[in-house]
Amino acid sequence: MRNRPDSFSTLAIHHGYDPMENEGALTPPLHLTSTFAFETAEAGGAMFAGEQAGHIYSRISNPTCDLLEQRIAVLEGAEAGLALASGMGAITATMWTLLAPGDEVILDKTLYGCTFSFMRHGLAKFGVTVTHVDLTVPENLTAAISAKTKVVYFETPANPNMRLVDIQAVSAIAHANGAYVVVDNTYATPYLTQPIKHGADIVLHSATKYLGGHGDVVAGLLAGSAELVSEIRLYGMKDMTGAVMAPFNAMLILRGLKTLALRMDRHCSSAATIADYLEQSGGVRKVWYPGLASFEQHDVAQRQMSKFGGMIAFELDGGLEAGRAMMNRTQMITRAVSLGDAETLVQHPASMTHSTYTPEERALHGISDGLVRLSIGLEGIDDIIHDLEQALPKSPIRSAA
Ligand code: 3LM
Repeated sequence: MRNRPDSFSTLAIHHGYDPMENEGALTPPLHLTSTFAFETAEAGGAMFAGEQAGHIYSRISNPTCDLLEQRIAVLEGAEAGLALASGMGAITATMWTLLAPGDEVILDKTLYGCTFSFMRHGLAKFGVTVTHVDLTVPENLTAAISAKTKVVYFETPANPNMRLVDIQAVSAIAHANGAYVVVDNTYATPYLTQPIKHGADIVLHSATKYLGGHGDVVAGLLAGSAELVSEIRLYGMKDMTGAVMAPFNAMLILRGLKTLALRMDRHCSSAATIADYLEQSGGVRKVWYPGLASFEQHDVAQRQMSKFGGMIAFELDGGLEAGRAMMNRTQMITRAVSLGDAETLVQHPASMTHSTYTPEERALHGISDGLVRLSIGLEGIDDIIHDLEQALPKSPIRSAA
């Protein structure tokens, strides 16, 4: 028994697991089972009735997923956690649970492409009013919110243009009007921002990204109050989507979490150096990185993020064509969607991750055609910069050659 509070890294490695209760195994067991035996018929019935604790079936709960759920809850500072099949599984299970026909959801302007599509083309089809509000100015929410508003939903930083939302200010307005606040914390991870501590009700993740960290698994996680998480488990996950995490994937995310702090430190320091480098490079029109003094919401970043993350957005002078040409010149940096991996990845949101928006919608929602997105990996910083230098137009190496 330790007599002082554990740090983030220690919790990510040890929380909820005692080797001595598992035959001394350092690594938690993988419970590859779909169903669980009942001691008696009465015990099984009592579990179904919610009168007795225990595992019934792995679409409801599983011991390996359960350990991961305890870990994400403690890292996010929440009462309870839930493991789901994907980030989209976490988002859809949450929204199907919280919303009913006639309700309104207020969304920030910029969202990941499939989230945007689910809200606009999924929820809207079932009688939910979907309203976009520029939440970078919290007062806009005061003007827009009404008795119909059940959920306020946003990403911070937002994918792909890095917009930030002041979680505390927006949560205060939402709660004063009886609405839930749901935050997609995929970009920041709990190592940089803990939305629950700023007032959010549910925090969710594409665990495919930094939490897994190795590009080998698609997974989702969420955390919140025990009551809300139980509702999402028993309704949104169990009945509405069936979007349950496989125990093997839970094991991969548990492994990823052990090095989350270490990896994030490196992602953040490399991204900060590269953002500076890009800002000083000829031919670069604009760089969006929350750690830059030139970033419009740098003050919000300083209040809400302990470091500024591993994601950068930038635009070249030549817009889309220059961006595409630059992407085609990279040698080590990999052209791929997804983010938060060990490999540095580059992609073009307008034609890839955010092609679910129409061109008009992209213009309205602040996603320019020329935007290029970089997910800074864990390779040697000199190698990443060297590759950028040879790929960028009018860079020092290219003009010297
Ligand atoms: C991407 N993003 O490359 P999954 N929330 C955020 C996300 O970035 C994502 C999800 C939820 C990307 C995936 S694009 C075809 C590839 C902020 C995913 C959804 O269901 O685990 O993919 O998470 O930006």
